[in-house]
Amino acid sequence: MPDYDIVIRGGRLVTAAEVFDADLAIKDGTIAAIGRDLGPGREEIDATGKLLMPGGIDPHCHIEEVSQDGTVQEESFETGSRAALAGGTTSFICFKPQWRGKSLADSAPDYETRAARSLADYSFHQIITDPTPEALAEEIPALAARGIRSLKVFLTYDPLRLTDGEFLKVLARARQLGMLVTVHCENYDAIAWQQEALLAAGLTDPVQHAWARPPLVEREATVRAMALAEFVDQPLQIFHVSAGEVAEEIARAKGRGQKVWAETCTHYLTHTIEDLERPDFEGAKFVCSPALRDRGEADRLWDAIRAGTIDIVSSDHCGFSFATAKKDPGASSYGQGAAVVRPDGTPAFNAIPNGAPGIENRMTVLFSEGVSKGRIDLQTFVRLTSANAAERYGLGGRKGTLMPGADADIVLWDPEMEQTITIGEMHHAIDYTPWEGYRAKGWPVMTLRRGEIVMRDGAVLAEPGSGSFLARGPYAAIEPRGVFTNGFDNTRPDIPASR
Ligand code: DUC
Ligand code: ZN
Ligand code: ZN
Repeated sequence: MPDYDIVIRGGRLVTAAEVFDADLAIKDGTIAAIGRDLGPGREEIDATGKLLMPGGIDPHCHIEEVSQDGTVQEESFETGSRAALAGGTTSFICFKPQWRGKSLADSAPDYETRAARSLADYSFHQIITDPTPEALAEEIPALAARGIRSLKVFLTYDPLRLTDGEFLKVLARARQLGMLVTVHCENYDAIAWQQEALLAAGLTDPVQHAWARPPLVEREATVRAMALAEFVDQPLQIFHVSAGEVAEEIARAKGRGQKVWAETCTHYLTHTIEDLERPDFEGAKFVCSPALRDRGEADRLWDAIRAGTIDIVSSDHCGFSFATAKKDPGASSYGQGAAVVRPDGTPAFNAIPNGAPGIENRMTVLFSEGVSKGRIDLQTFVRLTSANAAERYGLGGRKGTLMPGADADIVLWDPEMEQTITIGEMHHAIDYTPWEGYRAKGWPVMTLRRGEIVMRDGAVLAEPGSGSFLARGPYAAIEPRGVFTNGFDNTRPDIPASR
């Protein structure tokens, strides 16, 4: 009678804290033991020469979002999560929509049913576009009670953006309820003003997307978001930092003791504004927001990673196929401003849907660019791809770690294997990958999700619907500091002010 379901022998384990050689045993979906001379498993896996790392957690992905006009994003939970498992990611957090003018319940009411088709474990950030008294008083507390512990607000995009006043209401309510607020920081009016001028001058190419939203529009909104969060004493997660000057402001706020954290995304580390200039409208593949910057900014992001200012790398997976949605002036998702159609029928830069697919390539590209090229060590890779997301989003102890009692979410990684990324091998539904032709060094060869082998040598074995919803929190990492700029608790006036 075997002692364990699976024993993985001879590998090198990597956690956020250490790298060590050990065997690892799995029973009933969790890690049962780590050590030497472990008893037999029903299945024995030889991991000689391989790394064992926590399965990735991608905390920022747009999957199968449903717009108010009924448009559904092409990437389904089935295809997106299959791509995740293929790339070593076992959990992701995606966005539950709220449509402006609608309650949370009446916005994309079938979203959770759709999500139940996932092959990977998943949770939600609730997008708030309309913080009505009912949403604040009843619906958001009900979400927290169900384990959806994070809210997402946009400071740009029609029709998603909040005013500063609306944003403050969300921050204050999140503080009362023990929820994390995540934010997309760009200055809506500055972008709109610049877009109008560019279009009036007849400048409509994909690259003008970046001209309309330079780093300073991101920096301004980031500083504003952090100031409003500081005013309310509410922890804040800044999404997709794309430039050094933004990271500098975040480092300053952290230095003042503010609970503010930051992620960047894989594409800001590898791609630049030059990709937006690719011929034959191919630049549209790289239209995402914030926009791609120059090579120097990517170097500054690596510096910010090494300094700990940026401690998560997400994919911001948000796929729109090149042959269809990216060329459709009527596409309704993630754009800003009225569509202008160019003589060849393609949309002007402001009407190209923003986003690129990346959930499958996130860990591979980060390993290759980061670890294989000597920019970061293995522990940092684990912190960036799973451990910090687990701590930040209320999954600590369960995900993002290798220790007895944790879910057996494990990726076996061959650090020497070289492979060329190409669309024919991708599992996502979108018709391109931004890393087409990229030769990666280091590759995931097996993924286990809660003790089940769900990917082996590139073949995804999990069934649709086998992923689990991850209820989260409450948890200590996002407790407010109890520090107010004026000593007055904006969110709990019943409690005496303290200085
Ligand atoms: N940025 C993107 O590129 N796509 C989706 C939303 C976002 O903020
Ligand atoms: Zn965003
Ligand atoms: Zn996003």
